[in-house]
Amino acid sequence: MSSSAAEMSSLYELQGYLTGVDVLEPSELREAREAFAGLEEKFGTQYTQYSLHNIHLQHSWVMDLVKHGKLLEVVRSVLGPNVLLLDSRFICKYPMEHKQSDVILDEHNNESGLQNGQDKEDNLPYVAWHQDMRYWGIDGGPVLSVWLALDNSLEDNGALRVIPGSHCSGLLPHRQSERPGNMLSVNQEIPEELVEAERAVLCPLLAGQMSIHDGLLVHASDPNMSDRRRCGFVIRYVSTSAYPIQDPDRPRSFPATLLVSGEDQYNHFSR
Ligand SMILES: O=C(O)CCC(=O)C(=O)O
Repeated sequence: MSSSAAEMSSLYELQGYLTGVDVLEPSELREAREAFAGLEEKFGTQYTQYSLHNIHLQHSWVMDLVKHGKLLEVVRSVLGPNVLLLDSRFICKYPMEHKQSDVILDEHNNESGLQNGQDKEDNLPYVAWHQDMRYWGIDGGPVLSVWLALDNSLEDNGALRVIPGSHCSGLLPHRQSERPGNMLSVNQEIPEELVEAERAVLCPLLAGQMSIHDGLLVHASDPNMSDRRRCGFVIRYVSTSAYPIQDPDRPRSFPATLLVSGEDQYNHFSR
């Protein structure tokens, strides 16, 4: 491992995340954004905000992203040479003006109207404090999540927030969130009394950059209050030594795994 890879890996181990890593060249970014715009045109933005799941298997431009050389170099510095993609998803928060009047989507893309006395902002999509591992039955190694920015992701359009070092606290209890607008698929959140929100750090990214975080790191993101889209591509990776476990509390399945680096001597995820 080179000295810069070793430094990255020890910083990641200490704080549970790295941010501001340059990945895409301007031409690669342009191509990805154009291709994404094609999906928005085809499916509409209600769909593209959260339902483009595991489409690396369908689109070569997405496959190029999940196998991107610079991205994988960083991932390998943490997970080692043999790396498997677990899952991928685009997460897009559209600007407020973009929303149809008073129609908000819940986490299953169903429409829900405003209740009396609720502000429009109260219902905007956000991501509650959570740990990725809460619903993923994986053992035998850590899960690493990449958040690759297709747009600038800043404070006003709802960039990712993380609690440094929180990956060392083990798995925390989660419950159903009562606040509408949580984009997470099972509406999970960590109770606020267990989140040291005052220690939260924002991870602003320029389009084409990425952050990475550990599956146990506590993180969240606020609604998009700007007039700009905030689109990110989230990719989860594990070392090939990791394996799925049967845990009724963590029922997530992995139908779209892919070896992206090295070799898989274990075939733990073979379908
Ligand atoms: O895109 C977001 O705001 C949240 C992403 C997230 O929760 C994740 O990458 O694990």
